[in-house]
Amino acid sequence: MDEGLLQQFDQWIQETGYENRSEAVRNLVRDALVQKAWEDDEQYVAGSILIFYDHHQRDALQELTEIQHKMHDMILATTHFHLDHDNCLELIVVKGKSGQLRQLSDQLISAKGVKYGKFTVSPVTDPSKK
Ligand code: NI
Repeated sequence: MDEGLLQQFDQWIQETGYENRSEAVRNLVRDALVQKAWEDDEQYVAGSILIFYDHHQRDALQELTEIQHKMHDMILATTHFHLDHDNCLELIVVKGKSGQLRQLSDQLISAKGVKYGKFTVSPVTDPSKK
């Protein structure tokens, strides 16, 4: 690695709070592998979908519930938080093939009334390879 790049890397390590370079490298490699798994439709992954929506929006609740029932075999848990008079936050923990989970999260995030949505993915062992 050239000197300039290494200096920037060390600075980033310091700002981020890693103990040392190898810990930082280990995390970057993990990130890269998770990212790759997420891009491969057949890879088995777990994750969480966070959606923020206004429950007054017509049919919003019903649409979100229907989508989740259709894909119930991928959903491990759903937790609903009533944030204030209008807004709800829902955390949906999922597990399954990357391609199908992406479909599910796209449908939820683009549903009526949803103002914000985010999918976070983490690696998991494929049950068929155990
Ligand atoms: Ni609510």
